Amino acid sequence: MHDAFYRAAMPQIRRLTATIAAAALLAACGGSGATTAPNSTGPSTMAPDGSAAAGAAINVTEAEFKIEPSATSAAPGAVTFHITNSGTQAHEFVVIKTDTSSAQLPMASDGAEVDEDASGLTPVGEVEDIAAGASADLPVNLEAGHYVLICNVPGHYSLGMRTDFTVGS
Ligand SMILES: [Cu+2]
Repeated sequence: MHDAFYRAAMPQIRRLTATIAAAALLAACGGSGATTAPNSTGPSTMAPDGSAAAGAAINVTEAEFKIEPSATSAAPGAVTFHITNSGTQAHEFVVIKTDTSSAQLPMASDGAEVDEDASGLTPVGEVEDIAAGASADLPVNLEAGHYVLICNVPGHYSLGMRTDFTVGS
């Protein structure tokens, strides 16, 4: 008995539905500016010169007392460090952009840690407290330049947990 009503109302309902759908679409697509980062956790790929390709994963092994990346250079852009602690102590992994050699970083006043806030050092990213046997991913976006990769658990830098890393242009 309401067929006549629905027939009469249907165009308005359709329009309303279309308006709601359009609004929902706009809300979903617009405004936030957020973008989804590309999945950069794929297998490590190597360029012919031995540097990691852009967007590559670089495997890093930490142990007492060393840091060994699978590549010592990369192309600018997204890089994911996949860190595995194969040692028997907790370690951390710190990426710092600096022109200073990894062996000559400024120390904090306690003499046991690198002063990550010193002028000339720009911290890029870090993972703290990676337990023995554990692994962690650190996605970063690297511009061209010289970097150092260190463990800044007190004493570990001086014991050798440091290496240089270059991002080419
Ligand atoms: Cu360490």
